[in-house]
Amino acid sequence: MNNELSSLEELKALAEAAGYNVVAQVTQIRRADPRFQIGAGKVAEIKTLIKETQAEKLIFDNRLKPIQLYNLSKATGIEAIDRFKLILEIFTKNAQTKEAKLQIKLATLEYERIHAKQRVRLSKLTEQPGFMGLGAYEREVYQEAINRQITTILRKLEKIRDKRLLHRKRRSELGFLSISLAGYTGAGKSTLFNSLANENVEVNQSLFTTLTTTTRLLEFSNRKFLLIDTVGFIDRLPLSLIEAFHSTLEETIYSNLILLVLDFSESIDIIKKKNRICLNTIKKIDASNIPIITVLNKIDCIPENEISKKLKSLKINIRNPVLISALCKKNLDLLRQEILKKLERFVELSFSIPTSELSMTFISWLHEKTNVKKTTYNADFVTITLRANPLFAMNLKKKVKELNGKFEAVPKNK
Ligand SMILES: Nc1nc2c(ncn2[C@@H]2O[C@H](COP(=O)(O)OP(=O)(O)O)[C@@H](O)[C@H]2O)c(=O)[nH]1
Ligand SMILES: [Mg+2]
Repeated sequence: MNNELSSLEELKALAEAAGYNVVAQVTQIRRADPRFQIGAGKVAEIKTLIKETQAEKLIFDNRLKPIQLYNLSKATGIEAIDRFKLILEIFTKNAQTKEAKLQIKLATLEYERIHAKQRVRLSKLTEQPGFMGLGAYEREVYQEAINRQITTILRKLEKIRDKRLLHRKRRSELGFLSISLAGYTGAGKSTLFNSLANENVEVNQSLFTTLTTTTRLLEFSNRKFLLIDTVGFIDRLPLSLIEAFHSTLEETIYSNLILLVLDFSESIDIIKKKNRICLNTIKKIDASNIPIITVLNKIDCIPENEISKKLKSLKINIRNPVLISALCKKNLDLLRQEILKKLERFVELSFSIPTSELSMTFISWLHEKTNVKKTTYNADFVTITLRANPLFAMNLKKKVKELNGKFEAVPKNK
């Protein structure tokens, strides 16, 4: 595989991560054309493709100048964006916390600021897809507005400080042990997410109102876990987007266990490099005390007899490796066993609380937040047995006391 091809493959994975359905791919190797980046003949070819495929967007791997984006939109009739803008779209889609949203807004504004001069000039020429809504602004007014917004965001970001406290709070809010999927875009995180989650059909997802599209409830060996898909690492991430990436990743990666997914079908050097970058980033965002299982994915792409040889040449750098194929559902049981081994710190609690309206609310809250094993209703009290992570269990003890409940010895069975 040459570089051009793998870079296009990555662009496809990025487009899918942003929610696009890729209908066609086009490449051209030539000196950059000042008007379109690609040659005029290629533009005509793309125009035909757009008609055939009903494509709604044109995505470029190269960073494009505003004039090129404008010319491409004008020539093809659909909006053209470059890789930078695509990455911003992915982050926007993934960001949930206030900080991540602000970081992305900041990166977007800085991108706009660079493009502002030409965009204003271009928007005066005619209305084009992706260039609308600027007509009334004069250049100075527009740039002034961007600068003001940037200043406001920087001030807001400064105020969001004590992050560590936030992380701890996040973890203790969830009674279930949680597992996050980290790794590069294209490594197979979403495929693994679905392979692990789809085998849990009996679980009633609608009960768990707090679950988002990137969080699923898993159940195996009589235990429940939350599985969280995170925003993917990206090759050649533009410098100005690193902060936005970190805060988008930060809000989802905090969990009890990280599954670091690597594409084992790539070359040893690339696997090592990606593993190193992922581990460094995990350290940088203060998550290095979370245990890691390294999931070496796509073993179906490698001949059997080469697998162990390849693993040997990697091993020193890899933490707790498990070889799987997320697509072919190979070795998923082995992975589940490893997960259980790493998450054995479950605490089991059993307590009784007097029946009241308040305790009923508490019980339904427990069912939503944690792994309730047994509930027994008596005339004037309810007995509950549940499993939870240690931090959650500690907070729970306080609440049970407030409701005049009392704890019982837990029989040691599984
Ligand atoms: N051959 C093979 N392909 C896989 C496997 N897991 C994922 N893929 C493919 O790799 C590509 C990226 O997968 P995806 O789950 O979207 O990666 P993500 O960006 O990490 O979420 C898709 O085309 C998947 O079908 C696997 O185990 N074997
Ligand atoms: Mg994905």
